[in-house]
Amino acid sequence: MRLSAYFMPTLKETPSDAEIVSHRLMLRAGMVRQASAGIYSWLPLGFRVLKRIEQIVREEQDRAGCQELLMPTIQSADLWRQSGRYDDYGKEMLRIEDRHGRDMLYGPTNEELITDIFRHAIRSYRELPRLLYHIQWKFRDEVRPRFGVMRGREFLMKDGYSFDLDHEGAKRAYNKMFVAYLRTFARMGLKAIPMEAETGPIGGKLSHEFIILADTGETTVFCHADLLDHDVLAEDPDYEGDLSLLVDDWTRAYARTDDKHEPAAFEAEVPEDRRIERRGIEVGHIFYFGTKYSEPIGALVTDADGQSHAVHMGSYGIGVSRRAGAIIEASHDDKGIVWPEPVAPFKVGLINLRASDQACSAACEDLYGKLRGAGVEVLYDDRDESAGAKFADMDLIGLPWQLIVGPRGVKAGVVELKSRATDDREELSPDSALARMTGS
Ligand code: 5CA
Repeated sequence: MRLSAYFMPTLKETPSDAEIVSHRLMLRAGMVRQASAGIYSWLPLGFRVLKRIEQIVREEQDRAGCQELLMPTIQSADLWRQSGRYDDYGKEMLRIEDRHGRDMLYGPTNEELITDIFRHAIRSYRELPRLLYHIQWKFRDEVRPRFGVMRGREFLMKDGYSFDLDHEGAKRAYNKMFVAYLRTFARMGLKAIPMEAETGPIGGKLSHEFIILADTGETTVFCHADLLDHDVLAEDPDYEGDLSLLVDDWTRAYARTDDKHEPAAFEAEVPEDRRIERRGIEVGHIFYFGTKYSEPIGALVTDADGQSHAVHMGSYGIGVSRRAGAIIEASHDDKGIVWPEPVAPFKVGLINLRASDQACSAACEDLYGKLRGAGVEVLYDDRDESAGAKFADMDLIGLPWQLIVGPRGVKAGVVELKSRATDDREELSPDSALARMTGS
């Protein structure tokens, strides 16, 4: 992509109404624009990041045996009356009346709808277990939408749902999602720690929040420092095998959000120098709630003896759009965003330091063509701007690599490769730079 033709409206000034760094940087880098309170448009750069995050989530869900479908954003109120949540959800739910006077709503979550789909399709234990998910926009009329996409009113969520004959089966599904979540977040370059949490309006007793430690997080969390050292991606999990040992490893040490925190237990279980008390961002939340929805909605299956049972369910959420903000909270410096490579909007920014210089531009065009030819995602700053402005913009948008090409270097047969994260710079031949970027 050529920056001269790319729609990336960056801002020089820091927007005054943005309270936290991710919100400021997303606005300044031209990733999002607010449409109204807590509702955002995703501009091309931001949209690329959203798609990247979504794709990692999708791959890990698929790997764990969860199947993707797509449910609508607008739902009928009838099912919500059946589950009892039409009233319980209160003002957070956006209620809509259609032209026939029927009560509709913009879904804040999908337990009712998926349970309804399930009950019309599946009657026997032979067709269990089932794991289904979708990635869809949600609406919650939060009292105080704030922090940009971190607490929006409209936001993108991956919500998954499991269906099993009994508690044991449901626990297996819960463990699968638990492990899939650890992998998902680790692949995005950051550590999310599972913590015991309250279940709120989703319900049930067993629940874990996945928390990223960051000073601007909305919850206070308490955990054992050992949890920060666990390596998640070291081994490939066997989703058909027994995952309970792996889950036990992660849940043995103390890790709780403030609403579940017990100071005495924390002090008894964790040595003083290993106690972590920090702010955290909730990027995922998983629940086991048994028959809370299947009973009132009538999702029944027969067992081997022909007995009928309400199916045991869990639900599993990841804040996809929140995640974009959360990554920035955890990965930035005073110049701008520092994208972990797996979620970066482009892998490399190619900077032409003098667009008016023919040799310099020819060298850039050559690199640009070859990078694209090799399938490397590259943003080429071909604009007629000062070097300073180009460096500042490239640092602001935080692509992992910068390939800097100037007239003097071209004469000497070298370009500069800079790592955004470490600021390490290396002079090398254009061919070596290409080899580095293409991994060949
Ligand atoms: N049905 C369940 C799981 S599928 C559910 O709705 N869970 S939740 O309420 O915990 O939301 C799941 C995830 O969505 C949260 O972990 C959080 O990352 C994200 N989320 C929730 N509310 C917002 C919001 N207002 N803005 C952005 N992301 C949000």
